[in-house]
Amino acid sequence: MQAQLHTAVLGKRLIVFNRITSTNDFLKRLARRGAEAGTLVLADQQTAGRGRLGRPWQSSPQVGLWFSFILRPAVALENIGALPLAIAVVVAETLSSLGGQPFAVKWPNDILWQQRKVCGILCEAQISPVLDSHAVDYIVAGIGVNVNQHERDFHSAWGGRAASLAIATGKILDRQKIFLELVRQLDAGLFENLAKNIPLLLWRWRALCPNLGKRVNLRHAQETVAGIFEDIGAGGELILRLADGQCRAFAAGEVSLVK
Ligand code: BT5
Repeated sequence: MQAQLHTAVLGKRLIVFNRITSTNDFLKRLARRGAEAGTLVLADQQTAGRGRLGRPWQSSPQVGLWFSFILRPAVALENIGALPLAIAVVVAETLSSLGGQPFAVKWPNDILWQQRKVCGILCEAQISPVLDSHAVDYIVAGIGVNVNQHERDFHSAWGGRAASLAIATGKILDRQKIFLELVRQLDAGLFENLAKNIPLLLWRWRALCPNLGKRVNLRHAQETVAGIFEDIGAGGELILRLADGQCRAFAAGEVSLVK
């Protein structure tokens, strides 16, 4: 696989597992010990795949792409929140061009096909240990793509809210081919001049987000706030226009469309 990548940075070191707990957890250990940016880990199965806030991520064998990589970007701390959105743009655009189907993004970290989740992204950042530093030491970015699951393969509790590329395209797909193309596009989009590219990636994100300008509920901590999804900020935060006309920015939360 490595010989077919032809990338500048991403995958120069590629580690592949049949089974692992979580590619993010494994790679965080390597990153702590100084592993280089671009180190990439792929697993056929994860036994403890995670989403945000420790939520489980279903990572069955032979049907998906479960992978993580290290970034050590020169990006200001306040803009780090834009990273999951930047990754989502690259992944959604690549899947759309490979699958011939439009894939949309959902704030902050999902890729959807017909409002069903096909891919989730988990970015975990470590701030530099140097005192008073406002720099990022490393980010481990994990990407889970459902490729060849059938409807029956998804947890019933998600009631039609998850889908795979096979469901979207009606075809069983070559996972390796999709992986290689995703890695090439992520390499080209994220490893050179990331700080400079982020504004452009955020513009592309806006074009892929059908919820922009719509009435939404944002659930964050213990509160639910209603408003218009006005925009995203330079750090990827969601900007909500409230009923009184004021805007409020959120760095985390769950968005649902008000029907
Ligand atoms: C995410 O979290 O969507 C981030 C998922 C990141 C997974 C990758 S795989 C490689 C790397 N290693 C890891 O351990 N993780 C990363 P969140 O937005 O919190 O969504 C989690 C929710 O999505 C769960 O609570 C379920 O409702 C749902 N879910 C779980 N597995 C799913 C799947 N395979 N497809 C669609 N939805 C799923």
